[in-house]
Amino acid sequence: MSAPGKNLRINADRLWDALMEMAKIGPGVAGGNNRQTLTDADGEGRKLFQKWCEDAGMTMGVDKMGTMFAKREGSDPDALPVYVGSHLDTQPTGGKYDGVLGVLGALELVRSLNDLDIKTKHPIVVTNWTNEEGTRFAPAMLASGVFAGMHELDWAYDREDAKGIKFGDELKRIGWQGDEEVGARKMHAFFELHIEQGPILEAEGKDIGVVTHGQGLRWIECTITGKESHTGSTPMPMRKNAGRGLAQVTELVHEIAMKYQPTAVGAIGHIDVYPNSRNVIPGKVVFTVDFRSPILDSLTAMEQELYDRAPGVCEALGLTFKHTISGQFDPPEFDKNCVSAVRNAAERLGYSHMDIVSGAGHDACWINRVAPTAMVMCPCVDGLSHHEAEEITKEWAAAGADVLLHAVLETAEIVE
Ligand code: HGY
Ligand code: MN
Ligand code: MN
Repeated sequence: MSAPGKNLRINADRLWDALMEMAKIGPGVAGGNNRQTLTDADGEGRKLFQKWCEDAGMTMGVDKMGTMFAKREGSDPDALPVYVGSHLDTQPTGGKYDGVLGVLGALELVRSLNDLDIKTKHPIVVTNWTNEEGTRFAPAMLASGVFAGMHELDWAYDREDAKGIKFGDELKRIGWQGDEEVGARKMHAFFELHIEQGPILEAEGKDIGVVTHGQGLRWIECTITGKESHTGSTPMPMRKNAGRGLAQVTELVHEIAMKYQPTAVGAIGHIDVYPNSRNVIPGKVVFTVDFRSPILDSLTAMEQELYDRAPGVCEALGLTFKHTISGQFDPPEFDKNCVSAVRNAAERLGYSHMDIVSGAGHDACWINRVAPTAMVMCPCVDGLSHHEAEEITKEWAAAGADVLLHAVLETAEIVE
């Protein structure tokens, strides 16, 4: 099977137009996006994506987690499809490209194959995974996690948002609960294009990241309990201020992560204070520690040190500490053949590239457990993401989608 020619490229303008069109749905307040999973805005974005896929001659399937699979037929109906995609849901203060570039870059891949009437042996399936972000319903990568057999469907349906609304009920409400069994689809391979969400590629002057590994992740939900009382009339020595526990555990998380440099990271991004009233000492705080590292030993050591030290820190303040894991996966190593297809594509197309470890989690990290998987990354400005000012250039978007096109074609096999 011959490799695609180096002049085979996607239509950069059409891809950029699609990104800008999708960005109009669920706009943020500062130029980015707030299209959180299973909101009406997510439903609207799904409808637009489905229209575009059907206009491109693809047929749409939806599974019981609402994940969308748009199929372009191959010449061999028995050949397992090559899946390619990412996610359309965003953070509350998200950017226009996190996840979206991977879904619309995959759509552009099919649109370009249609333009050139290129046939492949394996079908190609463009995919939008439900709830990659895990911001409204924890954990992240929820649908791809069910697909990979890491979570049960009913457990996923029971996930609740901050208002106590259940995932399964919202999926029904927006009309995107499909009938396909989750994980029934078998894949020849899976590719995901994603912005780096970090500063390395831009700093190194590289157009393409060839992702060899991902970081492992631990989301540890912690509850510190003290006693709410009047901020004015309670004498200082009598206070059981859960807020002080939060402050000291926040510092502890940072101190632990700093012990495992240069690879480990740790922070607390989600915090609920109870009763969160100006004149009441916090009686309880619930928060999520986010530890990550590409080195499993570091990750488990950080997790254990938090469990060993946090209770004592809280006890000294008259508080109690308890924890539960709300999301986790070990560091994935991506499939060597698929990674080579990405590297070969970047070389053939003349794009500067480097091997890289993904700092962020992605659906590919779970799908890597059930199918040969690889990722393509492009830079983002200042490495900024999960921020409304997230930016990429049209050239970076096109380079990423060109490499995705070639890597998928090498795997799906062009039919002469
Ligand atoms: O948390 C992550 O790494 C991903 O952006 N959901
Ligand atoms: Mn993402
Ligand atoms: Mn994200």
